[in-house]
Amino acid sequence: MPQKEFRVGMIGYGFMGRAHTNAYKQVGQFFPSGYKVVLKAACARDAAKGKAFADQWGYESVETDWRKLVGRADIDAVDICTPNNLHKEIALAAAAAGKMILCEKPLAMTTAEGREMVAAVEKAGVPNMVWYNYRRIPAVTLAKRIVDEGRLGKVFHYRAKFLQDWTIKADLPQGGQGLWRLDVAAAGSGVSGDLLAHCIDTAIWLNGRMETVCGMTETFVKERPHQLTGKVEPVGIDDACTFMGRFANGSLANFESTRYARGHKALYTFEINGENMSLFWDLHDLHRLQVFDYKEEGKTRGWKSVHVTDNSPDHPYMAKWWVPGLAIGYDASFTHQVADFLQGLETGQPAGPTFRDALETQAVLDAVLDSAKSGKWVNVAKT
Ligand code: SOE
Repeated sequence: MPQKEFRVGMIGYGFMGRAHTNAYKQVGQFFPSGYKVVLKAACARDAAKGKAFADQWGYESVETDWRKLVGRADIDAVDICTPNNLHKEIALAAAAAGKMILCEKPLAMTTAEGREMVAAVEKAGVPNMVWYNYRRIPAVTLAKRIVDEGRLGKVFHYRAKFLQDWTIKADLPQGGQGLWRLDVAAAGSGVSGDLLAHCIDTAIWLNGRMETVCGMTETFVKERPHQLTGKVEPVGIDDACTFMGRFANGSLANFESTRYARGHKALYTFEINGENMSLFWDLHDLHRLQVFDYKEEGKTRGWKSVHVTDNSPDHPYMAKWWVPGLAIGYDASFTHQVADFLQGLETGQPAGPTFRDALETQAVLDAVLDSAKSGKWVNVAKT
């Protein structure tokens, strides 16, 4: 099949730079399409680090100024893998340059910033997507299909958690490479924007709009040395954030995220309870979807653990991988996302979450943080 080039300019080279690049490299092998991904340029402020990244992952060239990368005529799509405080500026410039944009989550630091980004991509008419990758774990996609079939009936509850423990050490620095997530100036928020954002994206996708929320945050370690200034500085991020809320469909929301749950590394779980069925998923057991179907015969009714690895069309994405029963991993969710993005270009049906979809998550996050400050319930702004 004749292929069109999809020439990627990657800005950033950290954990997400690697995760996305791995997906670009895998997608053509497992999900062939009319597009051939070309790793055209990687951008890093530090030339030596940029070169090392480009050499290791196969980018053809290196830039040290993202504006130069965005302005290059040989780049079709800009991938934003920088700390959150640069997302908006880069996205606005990339949209103005007519580039497609794939932006790491969360979309922006605030809803106001997100609105500007949505306006920019929609005005420019450029395809855009935000990397909420967990939607594309096959078991999670399967949950979405089951929900869309109406199998749950009326939904009563949606609860999700994202628990980690890597910032408990009080002398862990904030800021700079690897630790910008602890620096409010770079990240905008703490676990809310970093972890809850995933939970909220999946929740809205599965269960619809959230209308109102009541949140609580805590910063357990109040000061940390800053890697860039060398000084001990106040910590401005939320170390933990929990909230409850109401969805537009009448169901109740219960969410928790923290980096202080000793023993948990990346425990993302969600459960949805409907009148006819409940579904549960756990990132530590990511290829399984737990299903309770009340409509099953009473004698044998019970929770069942579906191993989502069959290569029939029943199990999303799996026909493209190995043979039935063999699991794939976290990295594949990114590969699926690129595959869907490219398919969206071919079919004209854009793959979500687009910037506009992700703005809804941003509005929930803002409402949660406002509520944590005021101690009051807050309505989620309409996007
Ligand atoms: C933080 O530790 C983090 O890497 C997030 O930034 C990711 O989005 C999440 O998927 C895993 O945890």
